[in-house]
Amino acid sequence: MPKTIITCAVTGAIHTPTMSDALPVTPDSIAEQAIAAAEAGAAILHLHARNPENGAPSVAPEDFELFLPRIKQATNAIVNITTGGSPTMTVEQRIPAALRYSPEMCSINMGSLNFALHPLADRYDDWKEEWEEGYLRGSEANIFRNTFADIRMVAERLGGDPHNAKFEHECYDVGHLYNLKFCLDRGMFKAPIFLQFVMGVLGGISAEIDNLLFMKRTADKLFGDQYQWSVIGAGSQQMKLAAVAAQLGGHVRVGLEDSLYIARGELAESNAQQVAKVRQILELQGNDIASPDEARDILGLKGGDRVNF
Ligand code: KMH
Ligand code: ZN
Repeated sequence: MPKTIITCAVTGAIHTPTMSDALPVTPDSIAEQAIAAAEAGAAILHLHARNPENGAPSVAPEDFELFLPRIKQATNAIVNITTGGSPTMTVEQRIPAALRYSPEMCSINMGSLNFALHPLADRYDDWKEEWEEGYLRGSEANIFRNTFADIRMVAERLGGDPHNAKFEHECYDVGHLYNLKFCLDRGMFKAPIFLQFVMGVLGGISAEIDNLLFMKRTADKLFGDQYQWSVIGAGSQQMKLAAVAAQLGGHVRVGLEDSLYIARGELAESNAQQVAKVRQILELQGNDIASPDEARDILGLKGGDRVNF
């Protein structure tokens, strides 16, 4: 059984400050929680930025600058910069930070979808920040746009020279695996590819073991031994799907981007708490956890000395 890579997605663009005091939305808290998550066992840190004034999702390179160098100094973890940004943004708006900082990895979203957050808004009455309620409710009418042209543009600008980033291919449904196969056959990506099965987003496939097996079976058929894979069980299914994925030879992603909870009805205190929990589950079931350098080998990354921050 290969070693299991833990990714921690530290803040994202789904959850808002009202939902949990533990969600890191300042540059200091993003840096501190990312470093603690790496110390707890995360080999990859999947990073978004936030507006330092109000915690709103940000794609501004200068907001990434406030935490990337600190994380690099303090850890050997692989930095993965999102090109998903937030579902309200175009792909042109979402890539400047990855272009500026040339990370070892960045995300790429493998299809357009309804990425709906509006049911979350019904759970809260008092909001910490003015932007939160409109942002969540507005997602009912939004399409997270990732056309084939968008995907090709991200692949061309970040996958080849000079950046040579490895992609975390975010696949929210089975059709996205076929989109990826189409792109791979046209030479847009280099094997081994790294699939992230994103399960449980309203608009994508639901977070059920049966669906995970279907995603894996489809990926086996399409990509043979040319791929590595990982799973996000968004929301309450986070730990369960991680445990099953690791038993099947997959990797796992946790973090407050994907779930704010540590157990049913109990908010997580930090990203590191989720990393420590998934690590304990995996080790108890016999999985060995990959270090950052082992993850670099498994995924074929360019190396932490070839980034721009
Ligand atoms: N927020 C996750 C459901 C990205 O950053 O490119 C998917 C994600 C997208 O992480
Ligand atoms: Zn993300």
